[in-house]
Amino acid sequence: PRPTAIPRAEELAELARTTAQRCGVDLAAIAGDVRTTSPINGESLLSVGWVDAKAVDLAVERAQEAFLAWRTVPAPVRGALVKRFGELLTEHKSDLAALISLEVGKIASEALGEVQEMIDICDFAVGLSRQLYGRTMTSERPGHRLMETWHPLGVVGVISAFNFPAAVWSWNTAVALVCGDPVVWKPSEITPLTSAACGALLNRAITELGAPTHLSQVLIGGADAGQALVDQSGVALLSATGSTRMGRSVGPRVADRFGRFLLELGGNNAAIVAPSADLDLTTRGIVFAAAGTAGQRCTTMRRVIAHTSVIDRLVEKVSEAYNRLPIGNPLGAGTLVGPLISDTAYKNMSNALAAATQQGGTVLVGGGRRFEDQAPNAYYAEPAIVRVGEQTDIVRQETFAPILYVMPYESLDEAIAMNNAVPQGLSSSIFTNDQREAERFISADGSDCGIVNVNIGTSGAEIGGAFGGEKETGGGRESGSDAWKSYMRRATNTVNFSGELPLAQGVDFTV
Ligand code: UN1
Repeated sequence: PRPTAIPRAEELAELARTTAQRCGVDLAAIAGDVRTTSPINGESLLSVGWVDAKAVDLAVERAQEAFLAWRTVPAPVRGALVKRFGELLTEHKSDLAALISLEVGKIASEALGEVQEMIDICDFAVGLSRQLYGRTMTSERPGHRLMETWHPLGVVGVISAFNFPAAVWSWNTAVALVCGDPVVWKPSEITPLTSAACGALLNRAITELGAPTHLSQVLIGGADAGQALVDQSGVALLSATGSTRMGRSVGPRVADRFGRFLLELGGNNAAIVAPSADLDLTTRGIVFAAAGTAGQRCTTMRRVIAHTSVIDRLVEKVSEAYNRLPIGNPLGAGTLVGPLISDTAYKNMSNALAAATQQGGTVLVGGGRRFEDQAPNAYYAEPAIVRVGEQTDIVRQETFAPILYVMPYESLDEAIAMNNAVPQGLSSSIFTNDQREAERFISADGSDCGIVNVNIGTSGAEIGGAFGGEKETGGGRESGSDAWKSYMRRATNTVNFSGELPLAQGVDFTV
């Protein structure tokens, strides 16, 4: 299918207004003088107002009041709020997806997928609300019981990036709410409407269930608002998604006030393609992970490390698929690759391709720009494949654009070492039909990443697992598994029901 023409500004603005209103956004209340732009045509969408740092302090204060009430509400009752929120998300799935496409340029299917991911985490959190388990340990003393209890932590501050403008907030929020914590959210400045719509839907659930009013607050603002949230001593946990540069500044500042932080930063995710790999399946896995979302996921596949016996055939198959990729209007049926978020993103991509060439690489496919005549302010890039001999400086960097570096290996040890020889540690994959190779890759001396996959690409994780990575990715874990523990505080309790007072470690202290 041929991607449809790039829509006109009025058409997109009208879609933004109607979908936001259907989600319950009061457009007059968020109006202001900061213009937002749609990457679909590079034209302005609507104008919104930004809060200042003072508003952040007030929001945290109100959230703390909400916390005092919310922390004593039984967790399964807190779960009922998240259940209702999940129902509202289901009802407004296509509205919210449209806003995500409008502000981020995601194709319809991926935007719907992002909302589905929100619904999934709500389901998960509702179940979790009856499973905030503490352990009981055997005490070394007679007539004693040793156990741990998990309590609500306090206000959670969320700073999110443009590329998953709704789902990442929802992972934090659904879990935080059942854990007994209010959330103050500073979304990306690029996605105010999506965040306002998320906030409106959650507020509706809060009102319907009679939960504290300030459990959820959305602060549309700039970098100063984000910094105020980072430095606010009332924020018990700061969960931030973004660049490694951002994390390097946020982490120490929160640590300085002994706050907790959870960082999801850059990735430089690779796939190893072994001699036994099913090349058809591998090609499909690579194309979605590398070109999907126009290369703008933190889990996007950026490197392929292919065995010398398959690299040429693989490159041919992936290149052939790249040449058929429908690039264009993300709202159009059949489009698989939408626009980059901004001119800067396109410049970064072009600069990286130039650097790769200078460092000995060859651009095999892509790198060009489309629809420049129709939409001079929109940046539709052709996903690129670059053949490199080794991991030069540019290959070790994360460029947030669809560039896939392909390089050869001889032995699995060498391939694993290459996988790990980057500063980031988010996601990784191996494509192989050899079980020993697969097991080795997921073992202690295999991939050093937080996500390690077999016969599937690096992106598109389900919410049931813990999400996050090591090294410069920041070390945080969000979403499923036991990631909830970051949102609660643990108390260890020793209960003596013996009538005696034996001391631990056999200490004698008789007066
Ligand atoms: C992100 O890019 O910040 O695994 C999050 C994935 C999605 C989440 C990506 N479930 O690709």
